[in-house]
Formats: sequence, C-alpha cells, structure tokens
Amino acid sequence: MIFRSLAILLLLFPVLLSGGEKHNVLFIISDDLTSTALGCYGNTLCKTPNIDRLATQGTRFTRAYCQATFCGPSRASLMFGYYPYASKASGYTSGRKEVGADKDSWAQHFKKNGYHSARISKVFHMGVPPDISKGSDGADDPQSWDEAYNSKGPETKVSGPAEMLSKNPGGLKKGTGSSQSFNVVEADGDDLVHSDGKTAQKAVELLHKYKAMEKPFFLAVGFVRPHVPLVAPKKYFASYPLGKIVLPPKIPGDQDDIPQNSGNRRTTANYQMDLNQQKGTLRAYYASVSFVDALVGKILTALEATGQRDDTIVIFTSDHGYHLGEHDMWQKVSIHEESAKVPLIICVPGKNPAVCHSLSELIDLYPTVSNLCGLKIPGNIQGKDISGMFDDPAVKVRDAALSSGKGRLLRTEKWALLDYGKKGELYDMEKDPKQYDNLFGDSNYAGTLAELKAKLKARLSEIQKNDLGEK
Ligand SMILES: [Ca+2]
Repeated sequence: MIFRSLAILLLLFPVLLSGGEKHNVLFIISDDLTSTALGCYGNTLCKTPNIDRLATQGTRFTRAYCQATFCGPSRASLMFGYYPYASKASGYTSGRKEVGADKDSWAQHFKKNGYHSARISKVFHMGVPPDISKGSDGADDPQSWDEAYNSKGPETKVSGPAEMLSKNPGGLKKGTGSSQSFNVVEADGDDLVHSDGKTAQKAVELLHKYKAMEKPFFLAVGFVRPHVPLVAPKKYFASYPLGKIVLPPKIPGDQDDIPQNSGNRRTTANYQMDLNQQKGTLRAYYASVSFVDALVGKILTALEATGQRDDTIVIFTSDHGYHLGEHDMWQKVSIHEESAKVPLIICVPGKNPAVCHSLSELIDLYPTVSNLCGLKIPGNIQGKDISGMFDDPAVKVRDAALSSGKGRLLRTEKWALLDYGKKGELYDMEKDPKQYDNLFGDSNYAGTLAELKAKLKARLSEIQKNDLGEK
C-alpha cells in the first residue's frame, strides 16, 4: 500500500513541481468592439455565431471594464498590468517607456517562463488605418514576443462602393483630424484582401506549426475591425439592409444633462449625420463585426483541428467599448457604459460554462491567466486574480471597477459615477441601466455622491501609492 502511494506520488511529482498545468493561451483582441453588438450580449440583429458559441463554452463576463476608453492606454494597461494613472502611459505608446525596462509585460512574463510568445497584428497600440496600410509595428513592445507579424491591408484603398457617412469628418472641432470618421467600403474580393483576413490566416498557420512544438504557446491575435474605417468584404453587408437597421431610442432632452467635454462631443449633431447616415454607420459596423466573427471562427476551427483546444485557454475581448447612437453619441472616449464596458469571454479547460456578473477589469487578465497557467504573479502589478470566478461565477473580487477617459468612471454594482471634477454624472444602474437620468446634481443623492467620490479618491490614491514599485 505504502509502495503504491509512493509510486503514485512519484508519478505526480513532475506535475506538482510545475505548480500547475501549462495550458496554451490564445488571446484574441478586437478593436473598438462594444459588447452591445454581440448576439451573446443581447444584440438580436448583428450576426456573431462564432463568438456566441465561444460564449456558451466558457465564462461570459457581463461587467468587465477597460481601464481607458481608447486604444493606446487601454492596451498598455492590460499588457503591462498598471492603471494609466500609475504608469502615466496615457497616450499612444506601448507603455514600455513609462513602466521601465525592468518590468515584464503579460506576454513577456509568459515568454520568460517557458512559453513561446507570438503576436499577430494589433496587440499594443497601432494607428488604424496608417500602421495597417503600411504594415508597420505601431507602438509595439518587441521584447514581449518570440515572433511578431503585421498584417498589411488596403483599408479604404480597396475597390468597392465607398461612402463617407458624416458631413463633419471626425465629429470634432474643425481641424482636429478625421481619423475617426465613418468611412465605409463594401469591399470587392474575399477575406484575405484585408488585414484581418491575413491575421486570421497567420494564426491558423501558427497553430498548425505549434502543434509539434514542445513548449506551450502564448499567441496574441489582434483584429482591427470594427475600428474605423468600416471596410469589410461585401458579403458581410448583405445581412444588414438599411431598412432592417434600428437605431437606439432618441429621448427628447437626452443630451441636456450630459456635461459637454472632449469625451462626450462625438454626437450625431457634431458629426452632422442624418438618419440614413446613422443607420448606414450601424450597418457598416455590424458588417465589420460579422467579418471579425467569421475570422474568430476560422481560428477556433484550427485550434480544434490541431487537437489543441482542450489544453488552451481562449480569451476574446476588445480594448474598450463604443457608442452606436445611444444618447446620440458615437465612437469611444466617453466613459458611459457602452464605451467603458468590454465584451469578455474566457474559456478555461476543465471549467464549466457560466455567465459571470461580478465586476472585473481588463487589467485582471495578466494575474488571472498567470495563475491559471501555474505562473507566479509578479508582486507589483495592479490587477487582481479573478480565477476563482471560473469555479464559482458568484465569487466577487472587486466592489467597484475603475475606468478612465475624459474623466474617471467608478462603477459599483448599483452606481456609475462619471467624475469630471466639478461636473459629473451619477446613474442608478439598477433602475436606469441605459443612463438616461443623471442624478449628479440631485440633492436627494448628495450622500451617495459623496460616498462614491470618497471611494474613488481612495482607490486612485491606493493605485498611485502602489505605482511601479519593485517586482
Ligand atoms: Ca480601440
């Protein structure tokens, strides 16, 4: 009996030594994708069968928030594990310069711990479309990867019917640029004409290559749609005739209690869009989302076909959300729910499918996935390990999520405080989940407001105290 136990222990020894299973990690990040466009998050028009299927196989998080509502700082934060306040990586950088050479990014941490790490296309910040048209690295962090690939694509230079759906490109003040304008192209040709099509093809190729590899892999795949320009193969537009498009309800006076600032200025009025242009934008956004969905499907099929699905953690998310006409607002940068919340689906081998309503943040990915793969969590990164949620989706790790744009968002289960200093917005998310009734100036809620402001202040000071310390 003793001998048998000893023999079993000896057999288990290598597993015990490794401190956990070395699952592969497949991290798929979309760009500017709001959860509200996905079937699994309740959209009844936009077709996303592959992402919906993934959601039924893993844990779908309904209250996951980005740490910044635009590309650069959100990606720097989730990849390095620091809040933008702490790292000061608030612009279009990788975050490397700000956090310093001695810190390891999420991918680099895996690379240093026995993983083969690879990037395809936009993971750290890239300018879309300029870096995509050139096939350039953008604000990459080369030390994070064993191999990295860019996917050059024609973007708006592709052939096919094209239109511009805002009379004031960018929707901003005159002369502030047009990189956020609603340029639409129903492109001729197939998926492979485009950057994202090439990205998926490269991912499929690497998954086949990795099948024979001894090391586990950390493969990060970035899609650039549905970021503008809204360019996708024509076939994906076919499901969305303009007559079928339904805009969010237009509530008279809805804009009146939203403070005007640079985060809130991408409105229908500022973009000068008529109803057909608004619907056309939504239609092209949905086509772009369906395009990404089809490509996610191709990658997951390859993961299965190569027999690696059962030992791979699959993550699907976006760098932040997006407005599609709610409050007559468009785009990102606002810190309202549509812009600050992200889709987040994580499939962990051996864990049951679930829907998790607990608050979580993109910054939690680094420590959580490290723990799930048996890697040590670096002591000074600022996210939290939420891996307990895969065993029990009712587990709570945070009592509030924190995001930022022009201002700061503190999101508890019941309240959303959008803090702009003297001005702000306060919403009862249980009674008013669509954020129509701003209670910020309502004296009946002065106590609640003071409590939330104190909580936000404490949270920010805690983050700053714990900034970029020793590993
Ligand atoms: Ca983005």
